[in-house]
Amino acid sequence: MIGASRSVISSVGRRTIAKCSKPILSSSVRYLSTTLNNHNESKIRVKNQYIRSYSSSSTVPLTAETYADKVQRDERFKALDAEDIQYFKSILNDSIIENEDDLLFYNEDWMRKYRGQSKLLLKPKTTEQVSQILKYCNDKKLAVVPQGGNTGLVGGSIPVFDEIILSLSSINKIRSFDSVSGILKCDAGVILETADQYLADQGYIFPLDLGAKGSCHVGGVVATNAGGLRLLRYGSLHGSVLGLEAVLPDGTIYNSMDSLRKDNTGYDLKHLFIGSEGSIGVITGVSILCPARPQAFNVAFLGVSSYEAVQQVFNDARKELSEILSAFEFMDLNSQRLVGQYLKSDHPIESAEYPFYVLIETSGSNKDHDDEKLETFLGTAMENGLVEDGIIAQDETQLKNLWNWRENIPEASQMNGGVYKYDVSIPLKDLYGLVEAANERLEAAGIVDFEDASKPVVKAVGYGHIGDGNLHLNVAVRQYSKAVEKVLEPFVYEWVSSKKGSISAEHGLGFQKKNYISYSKSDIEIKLFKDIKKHYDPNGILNPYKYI
Ligand code: FAD
Ligand code: 2HG
Ligand code: ZN
Repeated sequence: MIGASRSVISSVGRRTIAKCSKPILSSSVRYLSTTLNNHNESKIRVKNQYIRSYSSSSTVPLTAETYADKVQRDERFKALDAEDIQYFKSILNDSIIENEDDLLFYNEDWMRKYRGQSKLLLKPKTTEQVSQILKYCNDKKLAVVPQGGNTGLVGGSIPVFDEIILSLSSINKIRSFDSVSGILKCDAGVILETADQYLADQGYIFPLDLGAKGSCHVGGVVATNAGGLRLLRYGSLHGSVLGLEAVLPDGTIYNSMDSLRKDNTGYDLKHLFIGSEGSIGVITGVSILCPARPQAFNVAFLGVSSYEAVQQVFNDARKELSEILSAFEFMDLNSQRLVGQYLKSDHPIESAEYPFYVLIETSGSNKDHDDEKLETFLGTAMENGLVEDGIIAQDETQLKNLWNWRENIPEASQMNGGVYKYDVSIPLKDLYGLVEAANERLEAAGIVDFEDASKPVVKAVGYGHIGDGNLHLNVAVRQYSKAVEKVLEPFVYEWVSSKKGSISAEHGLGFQKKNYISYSKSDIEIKLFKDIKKHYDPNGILNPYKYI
């Protein structure tokens, strides 16, 4: 798993659910609260190396070949030559990669679904160098792909053809932290987990957490407007990012890093860059408002018998746990079967298999208060028959283990050879209907079987951030194939659009969804997007073939 280190939690002993009048099924709900131990936490080693799960060592086909029917190289872009390389060397010295083998890592995406053909990667160390590079590329019409940790899931972070890769990984310093206001200023290339560890030492937390945190960059998550596991508590990055430093394609440096929390002087330009996926500028610095780190965490993992019950548990949790509820994630049984195979381990809820599972995290400042609230909530949920069985983390190891059964779904979904991912927002009542519809369609096409390896598809599984109305439909396959993709697309986008949902809740448009944006946006919106792109990037050099 990427970025496994969760907060170090110290166990404080076992408690029982005092207010539960109905005996808990299998007596397996163990109630135990955990308390943050700041001393231990500061010693966690940051795992910032890139980990990918490869189910096979086969070469990833070139995007340009797989999608030859959709995309051709734009001949307005100049091909790289020796003079260009000489120029980049003159400003970056050795911070460039030209070797084909070394470039492979940066040319391939995390899912091993897309592969570009870049011949050059640049690793500037300063914003001024980014400015020089972009100015040169704009003048010469050289296309550029900004790249952070390369954990994006829509093929946005890698080239399609021979675009130059501009990596932010060497612009990676914490600039400052104000422990009164909670404002962190850092370079875009700081790894998310590094930023969070730094904040932990000061008693603060980064207002975003996701499974890729050991690899993704702060700039990368801002560029994608990532949502993650705690959006329910901390809201979107549009709320917490206060200012940005970004370099426009012509080399101009836009800087709003000193913005205050309240500032109504004119258009709030930073919002254009949040979620712009490297299409109008390269983010080099981020100023972000960080909340105080909670002192007490609880994680409960529950077995639930229907999707209706999942919604009811969520509704009740929001009311009863209110301000201490920090995550509410749901998973279907098939996603858990895949994780079981991937982890080669038994499910934490051993009594039986349930159609749905829910992970609830609470975090707050008063342990006794949080314990009591969760205790009452779980007791009532069991009494009402909404929750069939469950388990609560008793210590740090169990807490991490329970999160593993949620955070490992992306890796587990692709371990058989590949995965088609659809990250969508759908009104809650209809949300799981998409997984059922996808499986029905795959079955009707006769191409899906969990066990039978002669079928291309293993299963369509569903999970996600139910609190945000965000479903992750992962169609686990034994290999990527156009035939399977045709069964799924545009069907999935049509289905989402018919429910007035969004075809991208958090992963963005990238290459995958460029041609499908009209399922979520009107013609007028699309025209305004194109106007913005043209205004900031008239030569179209930044991240071409994607987004819009
Ligand atoms: P990259 O993948 O390198 O780039 C992503 C996009 O942003 C590309 O278009 C790129 O061109 C652009 N970009 C990157 N850096 C910059 C920059 N400095 N300036 C301008 N443009 C830039 N996403 C969620 O929203 N929620 C989740 O819970 C979540 N969990 C994940 C779990 C796993 C295991 C993985 C692999 C991914 C997950 N993601 C999740 C996907 C998510 O989009 C990324 O992890 C993260 O947002 C991308 O950051 P990155 O630094 O890797 O960016
Ligand atoms: C998550 O919530 C991420 O785990 C990844 O957004 C989802 O891999 C996916 O489809
Ligand atoms: Zn997600």
